[in-house]
Amino acid sequence: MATSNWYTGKMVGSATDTICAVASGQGPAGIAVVRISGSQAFDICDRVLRHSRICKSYKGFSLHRAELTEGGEVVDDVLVSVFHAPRSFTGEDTVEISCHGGYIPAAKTISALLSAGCRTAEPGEFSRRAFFNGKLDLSEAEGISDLINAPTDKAYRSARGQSSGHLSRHIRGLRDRLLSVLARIEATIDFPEDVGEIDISACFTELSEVQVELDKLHRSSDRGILLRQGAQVVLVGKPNVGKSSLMNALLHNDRAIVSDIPGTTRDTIEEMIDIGGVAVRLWDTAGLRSTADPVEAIGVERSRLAIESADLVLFVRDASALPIDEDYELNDLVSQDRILEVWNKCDLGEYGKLRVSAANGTGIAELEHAIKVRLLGTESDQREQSVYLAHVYQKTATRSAITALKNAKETLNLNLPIDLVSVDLQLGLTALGEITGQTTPEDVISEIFSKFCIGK
Ligand SMILES: Nc1nc2c(ncn2[C@@H]2O[C@H](COP(=O)(O)OP(=O)(O)OP(=O)(O)O)[C@@H](O)[C@H]2O)c(=O)[nH]1
Ligand SMILES: [Mg+2]
Repeated sequence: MATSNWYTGKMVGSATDTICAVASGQGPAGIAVVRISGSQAFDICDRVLRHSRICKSYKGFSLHRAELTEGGEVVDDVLVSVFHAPRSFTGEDTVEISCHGGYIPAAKTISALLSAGCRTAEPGEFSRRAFFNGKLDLSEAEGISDLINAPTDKAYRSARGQSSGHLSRHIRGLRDRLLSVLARIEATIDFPEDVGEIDISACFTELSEVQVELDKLHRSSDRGILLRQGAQVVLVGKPNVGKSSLMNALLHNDRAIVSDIPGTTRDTIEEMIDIGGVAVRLWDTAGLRSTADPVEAIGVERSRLAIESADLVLFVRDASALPIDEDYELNDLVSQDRILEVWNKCDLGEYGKLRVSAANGTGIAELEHAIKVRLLGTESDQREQSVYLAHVYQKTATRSAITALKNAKETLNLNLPIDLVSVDLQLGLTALGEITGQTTPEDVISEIFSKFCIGK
């Protein structure tokens, strides 16, 4: 059924097809859930299921036993959940078949459904249908996707807020406030005799208040993006200062080789670790020094590359050695705000501020806390905002809305024609609508949903 899709204009399956996909994970498990959505969902399921009644006659949100058949042969005992449009995730008639888990039962269920008239769902197609049927907005859909992919509990809780509409409601509230100012301005333009003089200062105050909220959101975005995506933290320093030992101490695991021979680590090693709720990809690197050894030189080059892409560089120094100016090329590779200086071997000497001992564990908890603060800000920074932006396009849209509001306020201040303010406000409204999806072009929407997983 390769026709032009009304969502995208691309030659893919039609939006009116009935679609199916495994909605649970792949691999051995107790059960797998296959989701079927579309106007033919009930009829198609009746063709592959042996059960006492037909799907359409079941009440919404009810569960029924059935036998699944393929080519007339019973291949599994299943449970069937029925949802009538519009009271389903997609807003369409939907059936969820719980078959036995594992690859074969789910594949047989899909194969039977395809023979009976279903099409395989594209990635994110269930969510895309839910969006176009008004069941959820873009930020809620993104929240569900983020929740499924959340790398840590903290990221999960943040995504959960977004999936249940916190961000949507916040943005819609701000849009409504802008709309009310716009309505006042338009009324002044269209019906000057009826509405009289506009209260400029009231409009100005309203716009300022909305801008304060948007500034807060914008400030939250780096934190939100980091929580969702995780951060790259790289251990860097001279040979033998204890980078690998520190890696092991942070991982609570003897992952990296440690020795008293300078130049032990030659290749970069990476491991995932949860530090204060952030999924950190922690890198151990070869010590930075000029070397004649060609293998070590490759390692040093890899260290440089890791530093360049790092969110945070842990610059490891030796607390037992007289501090010398060691920041050589580090400052050329990374800005100061991405460097955290750590003084290791504090059991042997007293130099440095953030002092740790990878050997006996002193200061490791404090180091974890310092990493967390550098990545996410302080507790009070985090408390400032309960609603997060977690995507770059949301941050960009918020920035545009802030610029539009600033321009609108300036126009009001300068007493320029009021219809200029109306243009700025429209731009602000469009920008905010890109977060909820109200003003997002269809091709962008499709692009966003295509990154979701199959069955979602
Ligand atoms: N006393 C003491 N010794 C330490 C500490 N941390 C590391 N060491 C010792 O310092 C030596 C070097 O440690 P590594 O972790 O291999 O150092 P590195 O920075 O990874 O060295 P390269 O891989 O060669 O660049 C080893 O003998 C460690 O046992 C510490 O906190 N206290
Ligand atoms: Mg090492």
